[in-house]
Amino acid sequence: MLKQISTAALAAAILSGCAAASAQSPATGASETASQADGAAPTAADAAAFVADAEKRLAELSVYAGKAAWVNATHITVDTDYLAARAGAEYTELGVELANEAAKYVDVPGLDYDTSRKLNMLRQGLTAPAPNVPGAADELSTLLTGLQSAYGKGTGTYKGEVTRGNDLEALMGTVRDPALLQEMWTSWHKIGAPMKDDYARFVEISNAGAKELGYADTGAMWRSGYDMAPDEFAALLDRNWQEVKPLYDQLHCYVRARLNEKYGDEVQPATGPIRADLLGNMWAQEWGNIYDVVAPAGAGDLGYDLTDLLVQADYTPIQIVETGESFFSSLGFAELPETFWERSMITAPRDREVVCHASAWDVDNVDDLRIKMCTKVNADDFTTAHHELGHNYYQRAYNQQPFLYKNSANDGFHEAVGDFIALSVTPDYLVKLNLLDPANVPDESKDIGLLLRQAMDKVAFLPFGLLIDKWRWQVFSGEVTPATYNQAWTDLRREYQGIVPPGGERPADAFDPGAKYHVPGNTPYTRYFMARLLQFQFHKAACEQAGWQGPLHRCSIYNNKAVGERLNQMLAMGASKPWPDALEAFTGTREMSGKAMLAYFQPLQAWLEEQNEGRACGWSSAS
Ligand code: X8Z
Ligand code: ZN
Repeated sequence: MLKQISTAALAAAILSGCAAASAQSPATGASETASQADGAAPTAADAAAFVADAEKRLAELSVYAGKAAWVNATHITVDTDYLAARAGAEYTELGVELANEAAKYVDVPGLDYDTSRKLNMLRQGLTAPAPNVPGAADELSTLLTGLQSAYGKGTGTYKGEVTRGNDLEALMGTVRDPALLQEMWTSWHKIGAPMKDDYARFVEISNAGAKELGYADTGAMWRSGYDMAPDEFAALLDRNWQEVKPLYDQLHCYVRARLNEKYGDEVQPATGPIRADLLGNMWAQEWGNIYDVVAPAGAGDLGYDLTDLLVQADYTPIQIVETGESFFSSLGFAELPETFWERSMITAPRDREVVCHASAWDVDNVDDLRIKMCTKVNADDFTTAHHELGHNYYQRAYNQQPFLYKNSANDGFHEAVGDFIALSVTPDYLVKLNLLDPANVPDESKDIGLLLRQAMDKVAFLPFGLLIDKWRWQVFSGEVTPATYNQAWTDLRREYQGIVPPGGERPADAFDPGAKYHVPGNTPYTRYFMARLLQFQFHKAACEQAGWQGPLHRCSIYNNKAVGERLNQMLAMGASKPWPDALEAFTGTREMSGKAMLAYFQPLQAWLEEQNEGRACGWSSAS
């Protein structure tokens, strides 16, 4: 895959997990080879030369495009929008040119392994391809930049006061008054409506680009980057979901019952879907923030709450990031470069608009690592800081690879590394950080509570992680049209997550997908579903490597250099081999599956089944 640079932001780490890509080039036939010029059939040597040249051009342009995207995302103005859009368009044009060229070489006899792999990457690496028509890449890039910036500038209200999205996000985790939750949810979701037409136009252009490259639509192109047939990939995801769904269903049933006890039938009925704004998160994607509401009596009191510990210790956002860095150092990874601290954006500037949604960048493809976060001192951002650093350490680990291999084994791997590290944030580890008093370490009787707190984030996320791209795939294929964008979104949210928007029917002009960063940001989302499963596979394998004997949720690999070394081996492979090879290198298995996650939560699943006895679990998909 081309580096994932989202125009709108090249978001990111060029090539990293948090962004999406695009490309373009001088419209000269600069890469025409000698044998083509005389009309002879291209040879394997021509193909290798083409790939080498493509990597060079992409590497150069990605730095320029990455810098434009960085400036735009950390200071949104009409001018930085313009500059980022132009740079993004250039990158898209280059990507399209190279994809078309690559197609001419893929069937050349005698290709070596790397040339063949890289040709395929060049063919399908764009997240938003444009057709080869003058002005198309520019229009596409302008649309995406505008969508992302509109998201970045978005506001809603809290108690009638205009409030930034990033602040609303945090408030959704702490406020418990259903009227205020509904106000925040409803006002924030209004940011979607003005994006709808631009989004529809983006879909049109991008699909035209995908068709020119030989794909049915943009969704088909997205599914084709996983070292297996695209349909096989979609089927694998569905199988993985079926594997973990029984655990989600039990969690849903239990949480719904507790919300009903707290809020009463008027606010949260005992049956049917859950009201989306009651779950402690703007998108109901992770529910850990309402752990206090659902905690079981007795076993539920963990004796600590990570947000409280951080606040009591007067932690600053920078300290949160430093704590993440020191975890990686404890595994044997080199410290972050000085430029990381000089160039990162770690808190929200007061005086300008930015894209607050967290991302990790490697601007020069070597060691110009940065994060961009509007960090708050709470448990969510403690985890997110580890997540972002996971991207940065991955980027650095593969920085010796050729350009097209400077990426993760698949995009789910990029998203999984930091989360895997954060699974080692156990009570004992918090004691090591001097955040938790040893006397307050929860004993075994609190295991169910610890697991439930973790499941509220990790298990709750699964259907959300899957449905975003289910929606987008249908949008790209034309099965869902602009007229049904919102209804299809609401239906999928109900079917998969079992949630409904507060306040009933959505307004006719609503475009709720626009209120979730990755839709205007055009970042594929299936990666996060895979990452949820992979991080538990990594954790279980790492704990086994460490010789850990106890329950998985008590295992921390902090300070384990041997595990760090083996992890680095997988990360350093970059995208040079099919992802099952990378998975095998670290975990010993080639299968992505929910088994490790189920093993981790096994005691909780049994407990939830007991708690739910006699309850009518589930919900109907139809409204
Ligand atoms: O977008 C992210 C990261 C940046 S790659 C903060 N995540 C997803 C989200 O926030 O929706 C991490 C978890 C899921
Ligand atoms: Zn990420």
